[in-house]
Amino acid sequence: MKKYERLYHYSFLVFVIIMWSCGENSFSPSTDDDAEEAYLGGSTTSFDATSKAYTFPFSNILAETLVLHQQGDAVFETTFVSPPATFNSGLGPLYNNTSCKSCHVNDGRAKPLIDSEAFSGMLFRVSSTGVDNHGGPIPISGFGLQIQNKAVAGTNAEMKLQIQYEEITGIFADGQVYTLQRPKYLIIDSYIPFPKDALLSPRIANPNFGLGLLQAVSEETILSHADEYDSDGDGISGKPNYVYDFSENRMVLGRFGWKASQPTLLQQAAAAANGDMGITSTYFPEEASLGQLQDIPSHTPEMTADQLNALAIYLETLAPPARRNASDKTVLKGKLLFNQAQCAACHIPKLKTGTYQLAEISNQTIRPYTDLLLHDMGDGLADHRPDFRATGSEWRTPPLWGIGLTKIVNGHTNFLHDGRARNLIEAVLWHGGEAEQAKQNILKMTASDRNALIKFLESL
Ligand code: HEC
Ligand code: HEC
Ligand SMILES: [Ca+2]
Ligand SMILES: [Ca+2]
Ligand SMILES: [Ca+2]
Repeated sequence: MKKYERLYHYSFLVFVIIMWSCGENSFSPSTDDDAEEAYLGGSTTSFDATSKAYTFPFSNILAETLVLHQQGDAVFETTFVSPPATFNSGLGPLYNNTSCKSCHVNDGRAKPLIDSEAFSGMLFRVSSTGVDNHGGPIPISGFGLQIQNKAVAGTNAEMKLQIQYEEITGIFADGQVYTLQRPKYLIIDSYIPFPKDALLSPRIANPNFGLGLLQAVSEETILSHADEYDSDGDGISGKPNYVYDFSENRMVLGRFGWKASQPTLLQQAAAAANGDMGITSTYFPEEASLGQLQDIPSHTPEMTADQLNALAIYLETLAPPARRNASDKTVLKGKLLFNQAQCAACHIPKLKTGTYQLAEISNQTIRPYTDLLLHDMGDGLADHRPDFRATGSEWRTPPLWGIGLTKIVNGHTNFLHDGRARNLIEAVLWHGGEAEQAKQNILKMTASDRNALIKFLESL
């Protein structure tokens, strides 16, 4: 069966299951709205809960958009090789990995590996203190803005990094003990000395679905949730990042990446090709390796404008997967606790998209569980590396849709920007700063309430 034929098959199945479970639990507190909440991406939602759950195009995708989606899919899966190959040439000279999909496996998220030789979906952003003339980070001489831990033959990889974890323990109000692991990074084999005062930010590859819907939420809607100076006094601010858009040559709202430092999927894709794979494009025609290698011959872009556009459409049209068990009693209790514990103040359950150039995305009710804003998450999570308006302790609220399928899709449950959390509860226990009160609410919960909260997160 082809991908899109299977979609109809699954949507029917899920429809039947939802109808059946409503009938079965007629005494449960579930409402029509709860059932509707399965549609995380509105009518774009896909219905597949297998390891391919993140890889489907929108359920409502139009034929002409699907053609572009499939072209972009091919680019996403292309393994680039070092010049002078005939096909898919241009990898490097410095790079982190050879294809988009090798880091975003199944369009999902990566996990940290102890030894950087083996890093496949983790990278480190670096910078010197201060800001450039757009308010962005300043490249480090000889290293640029990102550590590339791989290089083609005849060139030095910039360095290797190793992760060391320190165990820390804490205790819930009911006496149950928990442990967390705090990462430390060791630099080894740096090709030239790495400046002592350089800023270093670890990042895990995040999932790729649903992003077109997030791009289609109007700036006005996003700003309506911002409260930068916490004027309502609830301890939660939420501030927009403004970043440089290289196609428009101006500052615009940032939406993508762990610090919302990319404004559009087009720029995000071009930056990833350039920084992570050493693939130049019409968008970013200079090699990211220039800081180290001054004598790179100039050549035509290694990714054509058509390929890059298709790649952006591909990212734009990957569907969020439907929720499972949205009307289950424990899940509904967990949903209530999620709201009561103040989680929903940042992980905003419901947003509406505006009118957008793709009809499929326009005016959809979506349930991404994010406000796309920056929040101070406290010292525990700080990377101390500012990124435009994001300070060293601010992060963009990550969307929680689809998070319950991480294990099935990617075979692990590592969360947060550096993958340090080994499961969902650890991710919550790292919350601090503006989310300190929310975490305290979790610490005070009974074990059965905590279980219900996790069941709710797993249903997303
Ligand atoms: C070396 C691994 C690696 C490769 C290769 C890679 N990525 Fe990523 N990707 C990441 C990491 C790490 C992040 C988070 C970056 C950040 O927060 O600064 C990311 C973020 C993203 C995001 C933002 C997701 C979000 O939720 O905001 C998109 C979209 C994306 N990558 C697409 C691509 C595309 C398209 C390619 C191929 C051209 C690609 N990536 C290649 C590691 C990789
Ligand atoms: C003040 C805003 C805020 C509040 C309140 C908040 N979060 Fe978060 N949440 C964030 C941010 C920002 C991150 C990313 C932090 C990082 O990666 O370092 C995050 C990360 C997460 C993650 C991991 C997501 C991923 O993709 O790795 C989960 C799960 C999560 N939060 C659940 C919760 C729950 C449950 C609550 C309520 C107890 C809650 N959050 C309250 C802002 C918030
Ligand atoms: Ca290249
Ligand atoms: Ca570099
Ligand atoms: Ca507030």
